[in-house]
Amino acid sequence: MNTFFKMLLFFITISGFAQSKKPNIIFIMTDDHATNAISSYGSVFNETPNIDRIANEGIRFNNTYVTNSICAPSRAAILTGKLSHVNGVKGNIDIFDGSQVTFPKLLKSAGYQTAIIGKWHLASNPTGFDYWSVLPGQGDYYNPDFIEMGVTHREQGYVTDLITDKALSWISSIDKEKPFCLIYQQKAPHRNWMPALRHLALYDDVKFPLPESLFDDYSNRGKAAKEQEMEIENHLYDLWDLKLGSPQELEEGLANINLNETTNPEELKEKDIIEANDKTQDLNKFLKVYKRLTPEQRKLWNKAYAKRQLEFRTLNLKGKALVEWKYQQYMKDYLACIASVDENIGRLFDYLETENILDDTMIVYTSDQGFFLGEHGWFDKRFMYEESYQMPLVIRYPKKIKAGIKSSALSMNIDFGPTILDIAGVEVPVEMQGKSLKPIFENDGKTPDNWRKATYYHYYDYPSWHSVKRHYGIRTNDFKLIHFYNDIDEWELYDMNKDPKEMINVYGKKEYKKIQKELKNILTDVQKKYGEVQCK
Ligand code: SGN
Ligand code: CA
Repeated sequence: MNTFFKMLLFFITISGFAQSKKPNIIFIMTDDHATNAISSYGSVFNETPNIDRIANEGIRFNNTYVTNSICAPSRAAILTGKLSHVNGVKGNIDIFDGSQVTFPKLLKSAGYQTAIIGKWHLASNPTGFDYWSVLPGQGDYYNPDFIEMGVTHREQGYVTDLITDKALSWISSIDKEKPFCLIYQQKAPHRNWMPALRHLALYDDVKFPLPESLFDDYSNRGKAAKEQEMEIENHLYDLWDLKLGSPQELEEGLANINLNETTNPEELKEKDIIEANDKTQDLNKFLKVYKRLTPEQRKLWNKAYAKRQLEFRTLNLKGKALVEWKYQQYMKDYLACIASVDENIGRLFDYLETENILDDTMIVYTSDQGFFLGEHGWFDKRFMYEESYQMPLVIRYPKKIKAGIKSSALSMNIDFGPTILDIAGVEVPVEMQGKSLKPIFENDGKTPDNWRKATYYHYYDYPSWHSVKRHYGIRTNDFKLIHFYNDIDEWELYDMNKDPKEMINVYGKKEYKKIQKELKNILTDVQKKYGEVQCK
């Protein structure tokens, strides 16, 4: 063979090798981050430049939905690619059976180095990871405990920063020749929305626009909307949520509480669902997190909230004015927590760029579900209504995804695992109920003709926190059909084009009779397909 052909063969081998190297995966998931609080999705409240960068240099999904809008169930569905009734986690107290097949396990078998760092919340210990360091239960914002490979220890710092420190240090410690999959999951911006010290004053002088439905009276809706317990007006706690505990009250409280008492919110059962107006319970609940701050941190914390507390006392607001004021405080803290998330994604970008592996890495950003930011007068999630149902999903991987494309394909959290496996060239097990989104990337964001026509949802966690009734339903491009069951039997139907804010239930209306019937048939088909039994 002459030199020319030898060289040619060499280049072919090299380029073949380069092509066969599997992408690294970084799966970023936060907790309760609504699309309405991401600038790329059109937030009117805040800027999230680093999340936007993922979207701008990759794909943004506009119709990605959770299959059960609560933490542990969403996580179990993502890991297994299966719905709650199949993976066994229907509510936050269910223990995840870690012997199940998950996408990280399959990646590990395919030669990936795997890790989960941050919020886990699945009761059993992580399986399928070479390295894991997770928060116990919900975890703490300040000086949190981590369970690292089975050993619990406390770390000094702010949780969002610490999780990133650990993530970067893990990536830098592993074999550079092999691909990795990092599951990087933040606690922020979960309730009780405690921002980093550097962000405590971030939104001090900002007045956020009020959502149109802040004073929703739930007319034209059913019992479920009327009987929930997640209203800004009635269900936010003064100390826990609104940070209205005075330094004196808090210091006195600290002197009196039992410091050995558990701080793991998973161990706080029904007794901790307190009445918002029960001051003692509220104080005790807040002290459990406040006591984790160092005296120095407490000083800065109290200094930052002094203005808010003074305002509360002097204005003495009532009625609607008080609701508006509470909404503003809620939003300031929630959005300040998001600031730390976005900043830390910036750190991740910097690191990957410095290491020259940014474009070899598929970066996924999502949240375990959406969140109400005052719409219908609410905080929290659980409902199949758009704000809590929709998940953000942006993905950057320039080798397979064109920059700046958008997709309106109906997608679900059970699709994430199959998509990642597909991109990594690992076979997707037939038992996984989700579908790979790769055909959408290949179609520059356009929905393939044979794509699903409806997403499926089922929420089971009732009676429980926030009293959201059990319900299941489907969403098509144009409609949403929901059945609330258990202690009620009510149907709701929304015309998503005419009524995107879901203010008028048109179920039973003459003009919707035909579509209603069609949707019920689709629902039956979808339930059959997923092996879900009808619920009464
Ligand atoms: C805690 C919160 C609830 C929240 C659940 C579940 N209460 O119990 O408001 O709905 O977590 O959230 S708190 O008083 O402890 O803040 S989830 O995202 O983990 O499912
Ligand atoms: Ca959550």
